[in-house]
Amino acid sequence: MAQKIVPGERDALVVIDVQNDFCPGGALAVGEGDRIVPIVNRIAGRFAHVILTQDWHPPGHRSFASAHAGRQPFETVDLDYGAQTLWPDHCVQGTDGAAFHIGLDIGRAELILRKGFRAGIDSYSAFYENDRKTPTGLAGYLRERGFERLTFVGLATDYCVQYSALDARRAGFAATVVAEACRAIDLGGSLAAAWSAMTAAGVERVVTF
Ligand code: VGL
Ligand code: ZN
Repeated sequence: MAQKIVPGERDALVVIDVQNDFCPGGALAVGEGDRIVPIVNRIAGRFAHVILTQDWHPPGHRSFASAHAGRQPFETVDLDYGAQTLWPDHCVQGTDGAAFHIGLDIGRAELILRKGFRAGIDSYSAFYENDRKTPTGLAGYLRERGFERLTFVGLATDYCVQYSALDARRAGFAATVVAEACRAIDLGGSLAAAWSAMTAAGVERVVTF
């Protein structure tokens, strides 16, 4: 049974990558990505502490298909740290595509964590980059601030939300994902696989909040 969360001082809402490039019309558009914006704003109003993440790649990033001769977006390549899905160029530092959706209330956010800024390593997770060992520093930040329970919303369910929620569990936080406040890319069954992996790791799924 999903337990009702009443956010307190040990709770933080983590809003993952609600950026133009993941919304309709963007370079890596997630279906209905923009539909979550009012839902995220409403949920954020109930939390005393809100943090945002921002996918933030330099031009020519290794996760871009355009950086690999003869490769197309959504193919997989082997990089030195393992398999990496290739993406269209997206969330390039300082571009409009990397900006937060105009409707997202960001005024109360206490931290904006940027990730994916190392040219050779992608970072789906807000905690560890895709080599699975380079930390972003977020776990230490959240621990120092005394947070114990993290609630995740944002884009995309099966990539950055999933990886962040799984790493939150590994780092010892309680983790909840709010389904109606996320949307997925869903490549080859990745959405169903994401929910299975999250459930197995003790991430709580709630539909609404
Ligand atoms: C994401 C693919 C590439 C995400 C970011 O935010 O889920 N997915 N970069
Ligand atoms: Zn990215």
